[in-house]
Amino acid sequence: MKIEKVEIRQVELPLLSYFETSFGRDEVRKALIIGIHSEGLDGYGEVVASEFPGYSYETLGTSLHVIKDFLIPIANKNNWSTPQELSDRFEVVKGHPMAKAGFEGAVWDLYGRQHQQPLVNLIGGVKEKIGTGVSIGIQDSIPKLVELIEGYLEEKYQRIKVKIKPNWDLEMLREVRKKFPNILLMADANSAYTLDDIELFKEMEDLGLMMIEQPLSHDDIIDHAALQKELKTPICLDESILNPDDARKAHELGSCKIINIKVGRVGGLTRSIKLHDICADLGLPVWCGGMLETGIGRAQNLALAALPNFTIPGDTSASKRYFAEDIVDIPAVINADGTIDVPTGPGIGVNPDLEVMDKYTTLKQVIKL
Ligand code: OSB
Ligand code: MG
Repeated sequence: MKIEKVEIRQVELPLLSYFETSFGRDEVRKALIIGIHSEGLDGYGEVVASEFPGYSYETLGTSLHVIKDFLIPIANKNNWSTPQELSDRFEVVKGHPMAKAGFEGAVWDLYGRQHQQPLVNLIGGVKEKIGTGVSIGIQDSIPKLVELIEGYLEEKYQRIKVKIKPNWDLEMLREVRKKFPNILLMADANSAYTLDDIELFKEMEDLGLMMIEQPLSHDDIIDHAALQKELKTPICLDESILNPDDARKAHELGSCKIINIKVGRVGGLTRSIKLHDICADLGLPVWCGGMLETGIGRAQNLALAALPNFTIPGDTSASKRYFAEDIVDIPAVINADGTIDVPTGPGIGVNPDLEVMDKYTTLKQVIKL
């Protein structure tokens, strides 16, 4: 595929309410939107890295550097014709999965438009709607959290995930469970604990949590295996799973029973599909994680979540759970049954609203090839 032009923008979308995890608080979603142009068509992808390397080492700055100085030159060699082939070419660059995923996402979108096919069909998706949940950040008080959960349940979100960190964990979870005895409930620690906290996790066992996500270090699968041995509650890995092979290793060690797949974390859709397939073979259920995406990354996530082994409601919530205004023409909305429709138009099925996107753009670079 001959890419004629790449346009990289930084967009900054204010979040309707701050999003706090064990590694920090975000008030604004800053992301890179990658636009590529070839033979009269455009394709768009999103880089989900943050300004601060709290979730992983990548940042907006490293992503811009890696895309401009390494990925674009590789893509410009023009010795590939499908997104999968480009994904293979990118393997020569170690790491930097979010940068790769953002660029590959734009290529998938363009490829779908060239072939007049929705992304969901190109990647083997089988669902028209995906069941979804919501991820709720750390709050100032338990009553505030309970109020938020009530609101999301009214909107029919099928599963509630709450972020935990030391001193915002057991007591909070007990209160939430008491208030909502029957909901699908899970907790995400974003690596805030160590094996010294094993007793704390044992105390959570009778809360009926669907899973505990990434309790221990971001780069660990050994200690997680030790913890999983002591717990009946399934551990779900997020940060620790960076490529398809990691799933095999984690499964072999017994480090988790469920995996969260994020396109950005694993380095693109091609690798996400491989990870999905390996997990299906191993009998590990998966769900689609989120990184507070704009409508561009969100549309791609919806297509991915349509694959058959995505059996658990994920974190791909409606646009208005995050933003007053999205940058695309068809923002994701939640249906009355807690599902979101998978886009059916060519490519990712949504288009940036250029006027709105311009309004939120703080940096723009155009690279002609
Ligand atoms: O750990 O899943 C996570 C957001 C930013 C960074 C990491 C995570 C999250 C979320 C939000 O949980 C998921 C979403 O609503 O997009
Ligand atoms: Mg997580």
